[in-house]
Amino acid sequence: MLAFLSIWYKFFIKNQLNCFKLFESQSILESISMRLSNYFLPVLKEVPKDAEIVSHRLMLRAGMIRQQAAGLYSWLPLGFKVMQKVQKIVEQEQNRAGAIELLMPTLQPADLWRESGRYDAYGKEMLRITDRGERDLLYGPTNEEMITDIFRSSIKSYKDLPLNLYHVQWKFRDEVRPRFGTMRSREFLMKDAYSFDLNEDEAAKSYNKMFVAYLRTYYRMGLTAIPMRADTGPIGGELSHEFIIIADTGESEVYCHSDLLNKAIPSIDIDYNSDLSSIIDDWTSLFAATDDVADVAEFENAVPNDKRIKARGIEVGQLFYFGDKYSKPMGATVTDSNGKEVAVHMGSYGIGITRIVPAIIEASHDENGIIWPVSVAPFEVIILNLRAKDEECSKVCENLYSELKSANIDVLYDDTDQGAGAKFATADLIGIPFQLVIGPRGVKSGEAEFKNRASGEKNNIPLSGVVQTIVDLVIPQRRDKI
Ligand code: 5CA
Repeated sequence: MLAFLSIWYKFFIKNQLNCFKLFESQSILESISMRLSNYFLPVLKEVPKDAEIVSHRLMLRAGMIRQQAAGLYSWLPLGFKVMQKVQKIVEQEQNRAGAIELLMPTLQPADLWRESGRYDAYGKEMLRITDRGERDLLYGPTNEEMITDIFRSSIKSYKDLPLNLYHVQWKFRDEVRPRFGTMRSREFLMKDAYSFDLNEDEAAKSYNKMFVAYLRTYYRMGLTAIPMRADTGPIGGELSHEFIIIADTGESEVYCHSDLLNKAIPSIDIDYNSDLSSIIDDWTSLFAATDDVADVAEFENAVPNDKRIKARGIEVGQLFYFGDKYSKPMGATVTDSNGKEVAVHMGSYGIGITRIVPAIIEASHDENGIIWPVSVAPFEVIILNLRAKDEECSKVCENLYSELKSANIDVLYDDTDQGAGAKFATADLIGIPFQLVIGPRGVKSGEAEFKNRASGEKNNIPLSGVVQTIVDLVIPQRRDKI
């Protein structure tokens, strides 16, 4: 009777615990756990010859992407899951900052771009298309014109400002040199936000909100991104910051103060309606600029020798303020409080979602493969069943798999009958943050081998404590509550 009660008690407590966890934290996407035997994970043994940088090689080897033509990629399930997690973080932080999501089409009428004068100015990077009615269309490389058209069709008064609208949509730029996989592709997924304000002061507030949202966005993905003064290129305007990840394989040369690498990030309870200018001033008072705008003499003057960073960087996002560059020629005006009609002040704010995935890999890998930060990892844990044909091993793995799933952990269960060496190599290659290794010896002693992919640290933990150990590790590293 006592034994029965003790079993019942354990079962009850465990279920209570699981119910609690269910509401406590959820992976950023609806958890889609998987058995490897049912999954599509075409990993490559060979190192692809024409992939020049490590992220491109690892994305191909880990079965994340497949090239379909120059600069065009399919996102295979593992890669797609990472991309979706990145997108979700971007959307959450945009929403928090007060931006509102909508969706514009990929194809745009050329006439809109004739209004702004960019149809001819954009040159060969623009993919121009003619439909069956001989109408000129283009595959959008960006959306300033279309969003200005949406704005002018319904907003007429300053009372409806400020407004910030964004979407996450595929873009096409017929780059001369698409390269490095999805780092510089021709078709790529971008989040682009557009702000509308009555005057320059108000527009600065909108710019600052995006500045803070970007700091939080990259931090949540485990990236150290530094805002740097930058050139505005074909988007236009005078004020712009690029968010840069320092990496040897980066395409731009950058100059900055090393203290920017360790600055505190605004927390989740930041009030976006408060005055954010002190945060922006704090970040922008230290020297940071891309080589298009950097004055090297000024850099050397402003930054002590031991704090100077001259390095290569990957641009993962950019902010622009361009005033009435589009609103004026396109007639996007509102009446101000005196009844006067004024062109609105605009900014645009891009994040390269499909570029962030390789950028994270450039920042986080070793000789064995990718090391995903938990917040964007395709799966948070992988269970490696070293003896899939052994009944006891499989029973333990099945139990762990279902318990981890009910605790809302994203799990990949390697239930295939491949050899241990191949399983370890795949788990390291695809970079799942935590590995649970289950073999006959461990089953007998009631233990799982636990490996932390990032530190390489291994230790044995009792099977009864596995779920709690994983939950305790994973939940804070999701960075969704900080
Ligand atoms: N309309 C503005 C901001 S909404 C704009 O288009 N900005 S952009 O040109 O700087 O692009 C925004 C981001 O998209 C870049 O910071 C970069 O991260 C990403 N991006 C740009 N070109 C490519 C490309 N060819 N491949 C992958 N990502 C790209």
